[in-house]
Parts: sequence; C-alpha cells; structure tokens
Amino acid sequence: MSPQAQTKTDLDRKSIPGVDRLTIVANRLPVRRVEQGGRKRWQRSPGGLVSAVAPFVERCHGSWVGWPGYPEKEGPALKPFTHEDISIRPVPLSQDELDTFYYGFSNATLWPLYHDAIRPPVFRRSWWRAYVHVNRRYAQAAARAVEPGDTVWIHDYQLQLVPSMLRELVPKLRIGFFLHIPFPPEEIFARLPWRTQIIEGLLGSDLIGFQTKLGAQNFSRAARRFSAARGSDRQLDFSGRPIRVGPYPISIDVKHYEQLAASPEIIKRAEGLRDQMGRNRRVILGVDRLDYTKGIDLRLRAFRDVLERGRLSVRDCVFNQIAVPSREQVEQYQELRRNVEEEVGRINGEFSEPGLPAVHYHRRNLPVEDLMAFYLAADVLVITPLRDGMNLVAKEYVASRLDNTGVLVLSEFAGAAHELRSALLVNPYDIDGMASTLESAVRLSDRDVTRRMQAMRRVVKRHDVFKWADSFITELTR
Ligand code: ADQ
Repeated sequence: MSPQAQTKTDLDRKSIPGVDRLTIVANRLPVRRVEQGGRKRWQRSPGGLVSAVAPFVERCHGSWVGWPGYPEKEGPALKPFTHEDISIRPVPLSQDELDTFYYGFSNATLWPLYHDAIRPPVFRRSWWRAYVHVNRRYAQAAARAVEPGDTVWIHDYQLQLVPSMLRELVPKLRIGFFLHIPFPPEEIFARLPWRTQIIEGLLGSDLIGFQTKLGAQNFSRAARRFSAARGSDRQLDFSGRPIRVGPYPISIDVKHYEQLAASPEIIKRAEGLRDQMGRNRRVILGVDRLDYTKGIDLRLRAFRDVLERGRLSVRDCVFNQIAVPSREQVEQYQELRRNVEEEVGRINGEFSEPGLPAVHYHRRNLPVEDLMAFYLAADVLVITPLRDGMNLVAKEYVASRLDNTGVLVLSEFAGAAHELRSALLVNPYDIDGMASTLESAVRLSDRDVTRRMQAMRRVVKRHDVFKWADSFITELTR
C-alpha cells in the first residue's frame, strides 16, 4: 500500500465522536447484486441515502441490515458478508412477504395514508400481520448485529415497529429513527386501525427525525393522543424514557452533482438534447417516479391549458416528462400510468406539429449522466407533488445549475419548498394558477432567473447530505 493510500485509509477510519459502532436498519441493503461477464457480484447501490450514510458506517466498521433486493429463493439463506468495510446483514423476504408487507401494508396502506390520503388507503388485517412479522425479522437481524451500548439508525415507513421491538431484544441501545416521507395530520393518521401500535413502535427510539417541522409536530400530537406519551412537540416522555423529536431535512451530495454538471461529456450530451428539441424552444422538464403523489397528471393538465388558451405554443416550448416505473404491481399505480399516458397522447394529438412534438415522454430509469444532461438542457424544471417528504430532484436540478440559470417551479406541498423559497411556488390542485406560473416561468427575465437560482444554490450548498447525516448522528449521541 502506498503511503498516500495508507494516510487516506487511516483518515477514513477515524471514529465518530461518541459512536463506537453504528448499525443501519433500512428496507434495502446498500448493495445490489449485478452480473458482469457472466459473474455475479455485489455493487454499492446508487442514491442519496446510501452515499450519505455509508461513509459513517464504513468509518466505524458498522453493519447494515436490509433486504437484498430479490425474493428469497429455495436453498440456503444468504449469509452475512462484508462489502467495502460494511458488515452486510441480509434479511431475506419471500414473494408472499413482499406482496403483503411491502406492496400491501407499506405501499397500499401507509404510503397513501401518509401522503394525505390522496388515494384511499387499503386496510387489510392480513397485511398488518405480515408487517408485524417482517418488522420482527428485521429487529431480530439487527439484534444479532449489535452489542449493548451500540448506536442504531432505523429508516423509513416500512420499519416503524423496529425501534420498540429492537429495544425489547437489546435494552441498552441508542436508537434513532428517520422518516423519509411526510407524517400526516392527526385526523388522517387517526383512520389507521393500528395507529397506537405504530406510535408505540416509533417511541422505542431515543430520537425521531422528520423531513419538516410540520411532520415532527404532527407526530408529537398523534403520539400524545393515541398513546400514553406526554410532553412537548420537541420532547416526549414514554415508559419512563425521554424521546427527542425534530426536523432533519435530507439533502444531496452537492459536490458530486456539481462535478457531473461540469463534465465536458455531459455538457456535450445536453447540447445534443437542445439541438434535437429546437434551439429556439424553451425546454420544460418533469422528473419523477411514476407515483400518484407526484402530481404528474395535474402538471400535464396545466400545460394543456397553457396551449389551449394560446398563451404558449409548441414553437415556444416543449415539455419533457421523465418517469421512472414504480410499484407496478399496485393497482393505483397502473391507473396513474394510464392517466398520464392518455394525457400525453391527448396533448400531442391536439397540439404537436410536424417535427415539433408538444410532449416527450420517457418512461424509464436513466443513468445519472443522462439525467444530468436533461437537468442541464432544461430551462424550467416543474416539480408539482400533491405531497412529498422532501423531493431530491428539485435539489439535484439546483445543484447542477452552475451558471445560475434555470427556473424551478415547485409545489408548496414538497418538503423542499420549506428551504427553496426562491422557487416559483405553486398549489398543484390549482390548474389555472399552475398554468399561469408555467407561462411566467418561460417568460421570466434573465435577471430574475439569476437572482432566484443564486439564492437557491446558496441554500443547497450550505446543507448537503453529509451535514444532514452528521447533524442527526450528533444529536442522537449527545
Ligand atoms: P422519492 O419519492 O423516490 O423519495 P425523490 O426525493 O425525488 O423521490 O428522489 C427520487 C430519486 O430518483 C432522485 O435522486 C432522482 O435523481 C432519481 N430519479 C428520478 N428519475 C429518475 C430516472 N428516470 N432515472 C434514474 N433516476 C431517477 C423518497 C420521498 C422523498 C424524499 C426521498 C429521500 O418520497 O420525499 O425526498 O425519499 O428522503
């Protein structure tokens, strides 16, 4: 090993003050199985959570408990192994468990309920039983990975019972929980038949983090109403233990996106996209998982309105919608896909001209380099969720606009709207309002565009994903 490499490794392995060992418990492992040249191997998964949290886990030789990403097969179970200094603890799930715990209770009960019941949540007792059973399996796997005195950080709505189940198995632990999606207002949460069990599950933590102050308040109020917890919005007492509650808005690896945005190869791809779409047309972009919370159908409806009223034409602008296929087994997602595709067809049918389509629709997963080329090519990014925990796409776009150009149209119901106050904020339910904001976005003066983007870039650069992870762990170990 060269002296340089030695120094880097020593630095990387510096321990985190107050943390001897850190264990992450998340729905998915930070690695995925890939096949290369006929050989299967594990590779670090992309995504903000993994790139933010994995360096901490590496530094303290910690563990990561999660599902490997494919249904359990016949034969011997996958054993724990080490990957890039992280001890990997797989929790195998059968196809039946995926159908009931993951697609059922997590994504057809909790997901819609926590997003303001935009779609009616489905309540099934058999799904609940599967949720309890699978949460216990995660807690048991975590218990095998830890020792008394360790620090454990549990993530997201699929695992809300794990904090209390794990504390029962190993009482002397420091347990943090972070919810990546919104926590709903008390009167919506009240519908859940298992509301007390969920609250008591979360109250097994020492620190519970939410994306926004509102999420934290909603939780504390629900906890006081549906459990024996008492206290303020910032600190609750339950079973003789204090539990801290607070907002920890997630972010992105800003430097990584800035480096990609400066890459000559990506700039060239973006230029190519501009040439293909017409140099004189403003490029409007939407990027989302194909999810009914993201408001894709409503933003297309607003775009149709702008064209119908002749406020903009296909000679002025073109709309690009990139949609990642998601949870296609769930009926509500199939319905959303039909609606979106029907609207795209309708707009193109009515307004496209030869060589000038009104909407380009790309339903696919893209490599990050291609996504970046779209960010660089877009004059306007339109992010209009009906409810969103944070929305990282909005932050990625801002991070990529190195020259302070580009307009962000952002729903006031995205967590990101609490930080990106200089975006053009919209209410996605208000089609007229969204249509006139789209028109303003296309016509905004260069001076206004720069002023707004500069302000947003300052916010995103000040608070990246490493600061996020650091502030949560620091508070947990205080
Ligand atoms: P998501 O609902 O998945 O996350 P978001 O925060 O926008 O939403 O993250 C999406 C990620 O997927 C982004 O990093 C984006 O780059 C990537 N992506 C989007 N389209 C893609 C495409 N076509 N190909 C490849 N990648 C694509 C949940 C919550 C959010 C919260 C995050 C993190 O719903 O509110 O911000 O977790 O906590």
